[in-house]
Amino acid sequence: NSPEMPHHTHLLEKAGILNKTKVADNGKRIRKNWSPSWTVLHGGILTFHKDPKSAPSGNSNKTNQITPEYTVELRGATVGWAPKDKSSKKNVLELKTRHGCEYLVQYDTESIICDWHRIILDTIRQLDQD
Ligand code: I3S
Repeated sequence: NSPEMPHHTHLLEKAGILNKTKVADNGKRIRKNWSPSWTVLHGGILTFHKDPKSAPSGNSNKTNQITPEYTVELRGATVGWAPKDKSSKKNVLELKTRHGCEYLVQYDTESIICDWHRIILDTIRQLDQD
C-alpha cells in the first residue's frame, strides 16, 4: 500500500445480472421480493439497480435500468452461502451489512454466483485491511 497507489485504487470491480431480494432492514425482517437486478460492484459498494419490468406500465424506459434500488456498503459486511431454510432457490448467497441490512442474492448458473461470492469476499477482506 504505497502512497502513490492508495488501497482503494485496487478495489475490485464487476457488473452483471443477479436475482436479489432484501430480507432485513436495520435488523427488522422485511418481506421478500425477488427480482432480477443489474448489479455493480465499484469502490467497495455493491449497487442493485431496479428491475425495469417493475416500472408502472407505459412508464418503462431505458433510464429505469440504471436507477439504483439498493446500495450496499461492503466495509464490515459478511457474505456466505445462505442456509437452506432461507430460500428454496439454489445457489443463494446471504449478504449482511454492519448496519443490519440483509440481502439474498441468487443465480442459477453456479459459476456466475461463485465468481460473485469470491469477488465480494475479496473486497470485504481488502476493506478490512484499511
Ligand atoms: O421465505 P418465503 O416466505 O418462503 O419466501 C417466498 C416468498 O417471498 C414468495 O412470495 P409470496 O410471499 O408472495 O408468496 C416468493 O414468491 C418466493 O420466491 C419466496 O421463496 P424462495 O424460496 O423462492 O426464496
